Amino acid sequence: MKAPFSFINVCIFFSKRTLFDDFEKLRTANKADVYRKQRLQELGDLIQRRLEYLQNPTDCETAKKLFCSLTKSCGFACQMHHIVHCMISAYALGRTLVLKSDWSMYGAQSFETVFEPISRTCLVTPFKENITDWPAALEYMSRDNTIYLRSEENYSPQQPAFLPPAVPADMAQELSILHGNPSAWWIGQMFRFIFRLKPNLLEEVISRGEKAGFTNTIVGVHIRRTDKILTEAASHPVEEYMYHVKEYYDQVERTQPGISRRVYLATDEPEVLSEARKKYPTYTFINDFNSTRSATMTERNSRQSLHGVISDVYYLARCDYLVCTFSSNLCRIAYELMQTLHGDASGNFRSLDDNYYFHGHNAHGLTAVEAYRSNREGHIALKPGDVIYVAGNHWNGFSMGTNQRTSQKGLFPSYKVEDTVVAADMPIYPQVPLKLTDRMEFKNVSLTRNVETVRSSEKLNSQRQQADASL
Ligand SMILES: Nc1nc2c(ncn2[C@@H]2O[C@H](COP(=O)(O)OP(=O)(O)O)[C@@H](O)[C@H]2O)c(=O)[nH]1
Ligand SMILES: [Mg+2]
Repeated sequence: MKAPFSFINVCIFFSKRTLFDDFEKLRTANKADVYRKQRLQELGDLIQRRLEYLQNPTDCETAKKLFCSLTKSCGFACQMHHIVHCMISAYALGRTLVLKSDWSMYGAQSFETVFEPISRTCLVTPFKENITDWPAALEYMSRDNTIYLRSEENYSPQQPAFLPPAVPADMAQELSILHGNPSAWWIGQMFRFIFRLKPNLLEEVISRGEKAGFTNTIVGVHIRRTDKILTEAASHPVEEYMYHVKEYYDQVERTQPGISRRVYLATDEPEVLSEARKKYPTYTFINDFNSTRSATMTERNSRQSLHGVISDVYYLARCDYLVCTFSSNLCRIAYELMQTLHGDASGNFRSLDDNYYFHGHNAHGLTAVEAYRSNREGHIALKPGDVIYVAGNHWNGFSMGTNQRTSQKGLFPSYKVEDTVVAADMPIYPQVPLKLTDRMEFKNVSLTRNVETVRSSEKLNSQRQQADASL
């Protein structure tokens, strides 16, 4: 006799919860999570010291420099990603980043009014040298003293191999073991350096959090509406976000019965807050309403709005779990910064739309780790080792993509493919002390993830062409 459908569903539901409990036990067995967090902290600190060294040459005039300016007309989080693009390029080329950073938005504030300057010795004001545009620099190892990266769309003649998802080769292997998303961790480290608030603003942000009542354990929800919905992304109802918040707390409740269900709600649509409070009375919504109000289209172009969005990003990154849309730059910054604060927090999110990505990244295929055969219409077969170019995640267990071996495009179970960690040669800054404690070496540990080293941009270019052709 067939078991009733609802009975099967109940069995699956409880098996899933038990399985998640077991994963948590495995993750924390022998304090492995503590070790991983500590080691990631050490590697992150090393990157910060290297950036500090790179950004503060003793003689700015003779130092090799990369010049960037914030001329893009887009929001704060989009601009911040552009700065990260510049910072990664600067690190990979061994050039000091010089930033001209007057925002046309946000009441014409500049980067330095809210963040610590990215250099103390190489300032933009006394900067008079002739600058070679990146495209004219012919190749990015140019001997010119200063090159100008106008925008990431301007990489020329080829997009360099060091761009995301690549991470520095000297730490790629270790990162592949320590972290679920090395690329997001590495981008997060760039943000950690850039996102250093001026003391006055830090004080203000801390007081905003105290007033709102921010405290962990808490789930960060970012509901992006207004201008985004018209052109770039779909609107998702509050219920869709809250479904995943409930899932998170139901799981946590198994080990922490009676836990307060707190949500840090960031949004640019003021009505969302009252709607959420009305529909979910058993949840405590923590929100900085001044920030929400100043994010509306009529108020957005103001200093208050800039402070508000910085404060929201600061707190979203400090949440234990994020529910948001990765189509938003703001949600992605929060996720990237989160990786520098919580050890491996690569799985602590739920995006309602896109997979995680970095704008302007190099295409890279995912690797199939298990075979998949299916007669279902619209599904494709996988063999272990196949390279798949993923077009999107349907968030129902299946992703859409093209199998490079068969050129077939269709659906396959998302868990059957794995991100390949991409390692790119970058300077190792021998002048900067490692200061890492003598810990377990991973040399003898057999890796479970693929690490692919990219050296030449030709290889990436051919991959990009394949990806473009297949999607
Ligand atoms: N304070 C605050 N501002 C927001 C929020 N969502 C959007 N904004 C504003 O809208 C802008 C959207 O900027 P952008 O960087 O282009 O990100 P994206 O359009 O979401 O990818 C932000 O920089 C803020 O000024 C939010 O939750 N809180
Ligand atoms: Mg935008």
